[in-house]
Amino acid sequence: MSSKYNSSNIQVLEGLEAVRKRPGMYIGSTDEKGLHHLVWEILDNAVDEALNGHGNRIDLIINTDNSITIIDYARGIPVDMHENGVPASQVIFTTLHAGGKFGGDGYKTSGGLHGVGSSVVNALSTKLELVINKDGHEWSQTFTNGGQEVTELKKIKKSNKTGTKVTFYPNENIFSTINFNYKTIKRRIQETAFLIDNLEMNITDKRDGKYEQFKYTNGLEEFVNFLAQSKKKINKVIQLESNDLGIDAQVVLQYTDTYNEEIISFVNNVRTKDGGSHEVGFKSGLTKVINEYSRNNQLLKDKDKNFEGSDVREGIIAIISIKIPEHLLQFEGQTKSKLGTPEAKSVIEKIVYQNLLFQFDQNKTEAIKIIEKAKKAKEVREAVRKARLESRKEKKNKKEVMLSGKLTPCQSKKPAERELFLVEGDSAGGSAKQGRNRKTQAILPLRGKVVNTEKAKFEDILKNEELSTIINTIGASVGTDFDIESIKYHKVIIMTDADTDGSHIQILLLTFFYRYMRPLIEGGFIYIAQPPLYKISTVDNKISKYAWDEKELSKYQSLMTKKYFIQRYKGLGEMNASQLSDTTMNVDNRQLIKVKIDDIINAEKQITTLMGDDVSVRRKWIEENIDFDDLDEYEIGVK
Ligand code: TSJ
Repeated sequence: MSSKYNSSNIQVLEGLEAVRKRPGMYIGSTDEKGLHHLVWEILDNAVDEALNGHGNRIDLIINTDNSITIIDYARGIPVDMHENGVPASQVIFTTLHAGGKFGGDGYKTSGGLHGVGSSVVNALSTKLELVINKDGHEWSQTFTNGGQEVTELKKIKKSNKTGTKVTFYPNENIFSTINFNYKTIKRRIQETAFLIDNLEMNITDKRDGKYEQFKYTNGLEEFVNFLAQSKKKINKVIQLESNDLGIDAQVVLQYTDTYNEEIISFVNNVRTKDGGSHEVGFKSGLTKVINEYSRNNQLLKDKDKNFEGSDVREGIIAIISIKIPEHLLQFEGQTKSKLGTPEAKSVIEKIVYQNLLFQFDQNKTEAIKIIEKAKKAKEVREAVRKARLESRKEKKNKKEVMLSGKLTPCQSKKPAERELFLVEGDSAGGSAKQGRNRKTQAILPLRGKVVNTEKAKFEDILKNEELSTIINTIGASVGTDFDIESIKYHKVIIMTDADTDGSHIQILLLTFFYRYMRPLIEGGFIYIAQPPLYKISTVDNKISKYAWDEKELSKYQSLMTKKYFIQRYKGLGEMNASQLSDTTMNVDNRQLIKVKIDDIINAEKQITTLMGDDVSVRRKWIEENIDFDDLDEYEIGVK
């Protein structure tokens, strides 16, 4: 191993050392998210090959020892000698930013974070095994301790296959967890299969023997069908395609009978979750087409105003997937997940405008169905605006804005310290009112029925007493008008019984917030209170303790020296004001669950499934996902 101590090698180790010193700089974090980043870094290299037309199958295996194996059947990483007599493959795994040199100007995933990350993965792994089939041989090299080569790249045997196989073992001392999440990886694998037609993606979890295969011949259409599952569809799926200015663009559209818009965009197969120029082009093209077609066909009368963007996007599911060659790629924003490339706007605007207008002209019935939907959206929007103007006029005459009579307000005027408890039932509401901290905690008991916002029309939602009270109390309007800057409470806490009804109310409220006040969830302002499940007391009542789960309960049981009894709380109503305050409301003792959205696509699907007609699906979900025994954070879509 004479090459081990030459100068380029020392530089290499210093480079990888920098990654180990500040992993966050390279992979964002060292938690579960950062751990999965390692998978994306390796996977994206194999996906890039497929994207450029090499290989039609990728396998991912989660091994029992928490290592990950990724295999492709493409060209194989180049093994020819590079500078200083080091093979190209070794340079790739030991040098930071060595990605670009080998690829030419094909399509590259993302704005630079991916594709060059194999050395970062190596640096953060205790072991990495590389097997390459190429140039008539199988080659292999292994690294340990974050990038030190155990062996040089060696010819193992003759082989006429081609492809690359990488196995890496994440470093337990660097990551807070090395337990890979099947669902998270599967979602990404399936998404990739949706985006690259005819690419076979296999995922195997050796820990429990699970295996799934994803392969689609018309992936984007199947992606839209997947997202629209269990929603009522308004039109037949529309597909638009073009190749212009060197940019390959595909747009797939489906309107559903819901009130939200879901526009999901990808650039070179990487999600651009903050949108960017392609989404801007899509939106302006769509508004233009629908207005123009409606005018030309008298679907809008002369006296009618034009459709606004939100009207033509209500209920839409759209996937925009574009391929941009590397020299045109520009990303913006902190996370580089917003496309800057100005050409993307004109390309997408043009295909939507030209091709959609053409399709509308070809199929008037389909066009009319979509435009009728936009018309309803426009009517509701105009009605809400009118109603708001009138209520503003009324309010001018009164000093205090009339709030719901049911609200017990708090004294503080600072939203940052104010908490709004949404409490199931009047009796628990009464206890909460007595037991609260008057300064910061406001109580709003929910008596009536919360409507299922997945089913109801927007007007009916505004008419629903419970929801309109919540909207007024939070004080930041609703829907497209919702203004997160105006919220009057920085914690909105849902407090229900720990039973099926309570869970159902939670889901109804969360669905409402998700659909109509989503920034409230995204900003982390929504919480779920956790009342204790047990109280354990000595018979003389001198000592009593609350327990939130069985584990805690048995801990207290083992500590008891005198005779004791256990009370199991079935609902908030069984606690008096001081008990409720002590256990569930008091900042010092309570356990709150912050509601997060980890993945919009998945949340979207779950919400639809949950709020659809099938009661048994809902019951099953509640049983499986709302687990009062072990919960740190409750995520819509992901547990
Ligand atoms: F990330 C990684 F390096 F570890 C990795 C790379 C992991 C896996 C599973 C696959 C790959 C990978 C890389 N698969 N295929 C390739 N292809 C190339 O690196 C390659 C091959 C040939 C040529 C050429 O111009 O002839 C160019 C490239 C980029």
